Amino acid sequence: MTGGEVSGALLREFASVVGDAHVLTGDATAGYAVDWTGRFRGHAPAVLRPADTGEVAAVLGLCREAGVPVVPQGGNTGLVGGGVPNHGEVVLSLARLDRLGPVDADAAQVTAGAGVSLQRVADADPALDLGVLIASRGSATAGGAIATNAGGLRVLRYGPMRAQVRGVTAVLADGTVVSHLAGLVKDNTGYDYPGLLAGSEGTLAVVTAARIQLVPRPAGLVTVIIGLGGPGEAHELAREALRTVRGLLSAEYFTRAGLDVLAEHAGLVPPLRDPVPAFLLLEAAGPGADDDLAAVAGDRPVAVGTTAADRARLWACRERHPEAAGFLGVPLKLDVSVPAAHWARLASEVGAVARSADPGAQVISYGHVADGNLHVNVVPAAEADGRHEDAVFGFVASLGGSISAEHGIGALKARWLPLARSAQERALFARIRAAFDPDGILNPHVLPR
Ligand code: 2HG
Ligand code: ZN
Repeated sequence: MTGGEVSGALLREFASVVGDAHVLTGDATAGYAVDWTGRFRGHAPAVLRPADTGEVAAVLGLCREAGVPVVPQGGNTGLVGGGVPNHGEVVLSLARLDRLGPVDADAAQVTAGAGVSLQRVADADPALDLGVLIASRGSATAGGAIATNAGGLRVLRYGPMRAQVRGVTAVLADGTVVSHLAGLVKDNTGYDYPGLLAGSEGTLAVVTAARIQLVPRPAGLVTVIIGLGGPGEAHELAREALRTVRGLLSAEYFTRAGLDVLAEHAGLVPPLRDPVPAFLLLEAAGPGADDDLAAVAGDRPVAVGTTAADRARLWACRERHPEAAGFLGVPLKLDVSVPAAHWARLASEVGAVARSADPGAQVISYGHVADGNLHVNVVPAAEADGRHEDAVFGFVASLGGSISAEHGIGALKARWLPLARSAQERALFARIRAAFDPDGILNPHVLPR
């Protein structure tokens, strides 16, 4: 299904549902049509901003009747072009579904509208926290984080977004509303469609609200950055930390290359004086965290933060890495994972692999070492015609890895899905999709149909 223009009559019907002020056209759509990196720039004949589940259902019903394709959009912080109208789709912005319910103290759960930011969910109760922590938490939304199954900085402890979801309200492509929000921890009454919607990238249904499990807020946080010789040492130390640091929350890798860019362009102060090539950030909570982390660091150079200000300063060195490549050009965000035993090889060799396809390419790698996940940010010198993905994803596939650890397939990786999923699996994806959205109006250019 292709997008393009929508008739004046349809625009008026949209307006009768959401109100004139919430049907955007022309210049007003610009910010919704481009992704955060600037690599994916589309065109939306209209942006619709419904206020609640009923309005989402009504506009989806209209789109389906008219055969108009739709891209659902949350905070527009995605990195694979899955939430922008690359093919002239109508954008369905969930930003106005921003109602956050009261925290259910008995269950440590909260029901959030799709447009509530992850930061607001995390702040819902001072004694509780959201298990998913990502740098874009101020703009990224609950609905978008579910649709992409966001991962982030605490997956080793709490799992990705799917693991936090206890139920959803969602609208199918024909306007049918399905809802399961009781928040039961045990509930084996058939298919776990909330789990299926997590990571479905807006292709199966539009999540409008979610019941989210919160976690006890970690206390006594200690953050360290350890200077290292390279990825092999990062892998070894992260493995040791997973075994010996009882309150471990994060194990994050980055390199001097990324830090130097951030020091030059963002004024970041390097955490260590020693000219080490690689860094491991570890964070742990609770009694004994400082001693456990010191034992892992051994006699290596280390910076320690225990106050909020010091920890924030150390975290900035890692959390600002997604911006680093953007200072050098328009980056390709290649988010990959491999089996744990191959992570050090991936991190050591991926720069050379990318440069074998484009000798002038600049590569900044960092990521969640304990999850086998590496973010390979490539700023191409040659044309970005797929050669970088061919090289990097081919290497990752040869190591038995995945071409998307946590960002999804989106537009960026659609061509390479066969490297990660068999023909039988892709056919199953298409059948699941047809069951949810037989007319194929939801994000039609993302994932197989
Ligand atoms: C992170 O871990 C995010 O910082 C973004 O997943 C990674 O920008 C990226 O490539
Ligand atoms: Zn990440």
